Amino acid sequence: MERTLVLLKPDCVQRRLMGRLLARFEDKGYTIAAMKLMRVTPELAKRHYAEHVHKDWYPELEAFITGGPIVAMAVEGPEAIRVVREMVGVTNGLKAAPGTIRGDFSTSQQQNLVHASDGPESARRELAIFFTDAEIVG
Ligand code: FUP
Repeated sequence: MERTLVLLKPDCVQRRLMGRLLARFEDKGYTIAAMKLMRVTPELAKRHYAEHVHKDWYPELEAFITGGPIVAMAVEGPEAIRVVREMVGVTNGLKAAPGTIRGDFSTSQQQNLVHASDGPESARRELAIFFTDAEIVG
């Protein structure tokens, strides 16, 4: 059993795709072990995207991720970290395979709807940024 952090990003909320994207993880058979609608502050964005903070495109990414509400979720189930990444697809919606979330709903490198942790260490680190242990109830 694994848990991974999924964020439904501001473009997902604005495009009213929350329900459809959430349904994909539920349809797969995964459990939503924690979930909240929230705003990402610049401080939170810098912690979450620590590996990207010094990249030239980071300011634009921060403006995007802090620009509207997001939904943070802990998604739980067998091999959830790898499988959820595969369900999300590669970063750029133009390159993401049809059938993946980004492949089906995004044409953008930045406005790609969803974040999913890229490995066990990231999942642990990122879940701790968004949720206390007590908030994970699955
Ligand atoms: P991913 O693991 O697919 O979410 O992508 P990365 O960790 O490589 O990048 C994190 C986020 O930075 C992506 F969701 C989109 C954004 N990004 C940009 O805005 N510009 C870039 O050139 C690359 C990534």
